[in-house]
Order: sequence, then C-alpha cells, then structure tokens
Amino acid sequence: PSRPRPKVILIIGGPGSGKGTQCLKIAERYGFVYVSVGELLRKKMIHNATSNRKWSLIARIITNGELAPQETTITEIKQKIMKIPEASGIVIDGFPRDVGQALSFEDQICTPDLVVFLACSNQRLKERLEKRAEQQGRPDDNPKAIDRRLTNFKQNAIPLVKYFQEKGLIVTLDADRDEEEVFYDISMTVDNKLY
Ligand code: UP5
Ligand code: MG
Repeated sequence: PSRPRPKVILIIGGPGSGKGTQCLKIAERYGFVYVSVGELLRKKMIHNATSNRKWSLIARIITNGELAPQETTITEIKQKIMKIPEASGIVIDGFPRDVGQALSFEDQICTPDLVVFLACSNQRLKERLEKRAEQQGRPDDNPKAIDRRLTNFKQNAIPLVKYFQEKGLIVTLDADRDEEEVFYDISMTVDNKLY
C-alpha cells in the first residue's frame, strides 16, 4: 500500500520572530524533517555566486534583504522535498513570503496541513536581530538589510495571513514571549490540528 503523504506545516513570521528556533523544536518533538528556505537559498548562493550569473544576482538580492525570485525559490523547495526519503512530516521555515508564493506552492507542491504565524512586535524583532548580528555573521544581518526585511514583511504579512485565514489553515501565536512559552502553544496547536 502507498504511504500517506507527510504532513506539511508552514511557519511564517517576521525576521527574528523565532521561526528557525521553533522549527528545530518542532522537528525534534514530532520527528519532522526541517526545511529552512532562507538557509537553502543562502547555501546555494554562497556555493554558486562566483560561477553563475543568476545566483550572483540572487546573492545581491538576499544580502540586501529583498526576496529571491519566486520560481527559483519554489524550484529549490521542490528539489529539497523530493530528496526527503521518508517522513511523517515536514516543517518549512520562512515560506511563503507573500500570496503569490502561497498560490504557487499549492499549485506546484501541495496544500499545507497547518500554517503557524509567529506574531511579534516590531521592537522585539529589531532587538533580536541586532543581538544576533553581534554574535553571528549572516550576510543580511546588517542595519540596511534588516530594515528592508522588516519593511517587506510588513507589506506582505496582512494579505498573506488573510489568505490562509480564509482557507481556515492558519493559527496566529504571540511570539513576543519566551521560546518555551511559544513552543508550548505550538505543540498544543499541532497536537490539536494534526493528530
Ligand atoms: N530568539 C528566538 N526566539 C526568541 C524568543 N522567544 N525570545 C527571545 N529570543 C528569541 O530567532 C532570531 C533571534 O532571536 C535568535 O538569536 C534567537 O536565538 C532569538 P530565529 O529563530 O533565528 O528567528 P527567525 O524568524 O528564523 O529569523 P530570521 O532572521 O531567520 O528571519 P528571516 O525571515 O529574515 O530569515 P530567512 O532565513 O527566513 O530569510 C532570509 C532571506 O532569504 C529573506 O530576507 C529573503 O531574502 C530570502 N528568502 C526568499 O527570498 N524567499 C523565501 O521564501 C525565504 C527567504
Ligand atoms: Mg531563520
């Protein structure tokens, strides 16, 4: 008999809302495969930026805090998902960024089983990113790119959340709190909606 398709959870939220942090916890608790779209793109861009024109352009886009082209992003996600041999679930970090991407994901990959929106105040997002910038060297953790990421997020978030609300797929959680408190709510949501 054919296996059921893995459950698919999308985690969205502003830059610094804790998507990566919470996705790792979800992957660990539920045995899901973790796919970070930002990480996928960053790896690919570092690998190819010097030898490939398309990727050198994308590297510039990402380093400036803008969004990579939709079709490239979807292609990368598709390739990554196809390589996953067997999984009860997949948790996708930082995708989609806008309604266009959401439509294209549904069209080309699947309808997600659950979308979690990590809602966080602008002030908190900034604080967290500035703190991380001091500790790590992500190419887009510079003041200008942080501003662009925050602005892009603010532009796209409301229609995106509304889109998933109309489909009854999204749960919004207060992500201004401690990691553990946020994760408690996420695990309650996953337990209720997917099991
Ligand atoms: N932290 C986390 N949770 C905390 C909590 N509850 N309390 C206190 N501190 C907390 O967390 C950020 C920092 O805050 C960390 O230091 C953490 O310890 C602390 P993290 O879990 O890293 O937050 P996250 O939401 O993952 O922040 P990130 O900076 O990764 O978000 P972005 O959305 O900016 O990054 P992403 O990697 O998703 O995308 C990067 C770029 O890739 C985009 O700008 C874009 O250029 C490109 N991209 C696309 O083009 N298309 C896509 O579909 C996806 C990405
Ligand atoms: Mg992240």
